[in-house]
Amino acid sequence: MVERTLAIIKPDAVRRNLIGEIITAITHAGFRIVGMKFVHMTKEQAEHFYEIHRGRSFFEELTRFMSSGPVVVLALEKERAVEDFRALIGATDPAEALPGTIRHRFGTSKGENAIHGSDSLENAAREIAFFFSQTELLDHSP
Ligand code: DAT
Ligand code: MG
Repeated sequence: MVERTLAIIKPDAVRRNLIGEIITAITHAGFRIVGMKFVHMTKEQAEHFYEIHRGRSFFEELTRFMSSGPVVVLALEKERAVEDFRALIGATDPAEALPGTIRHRFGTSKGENAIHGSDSLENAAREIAFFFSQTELLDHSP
């Protein structure tokens, strides 16, 4: 089934000028970009986006980091997009991510791991709607 998922090129990767290389890896893996924007989230927006992690030990560090600079947000489309994109990015901790994955190539720590990918179809829909209105996505109905 063709699915959509949400990717975020995180502030560490943007600061290190890796936007182009990461988008190349994503498109070479067969994902079609159906929405894209450059965003600098406020702390409050980052807290809202990561609401499911509120109360976890890393929540403060995570939301401070995600609001520390601009990010590139991408809505991606592909057969089995959610599962395949998680495989492309690799494990949360870059030290545990398989060689060739985006986090292995570009992440530097468990917190600063270069990229986000939705973990389920349900969360993908919520996360895409968090950043994009219908008219900002390709192939929307008029
Ligand atoms: P993932 O992004 O692989 O889905 P997650 O949903 O468990 O991982 O956590 C969201 C983000 O929070 C993760 O990409 C990086 C950060 N994070 C998770 N666990 C952490 C930890 N133990 N220390 C620091 N940051 C952490
Ligand atoms: Mg997650």
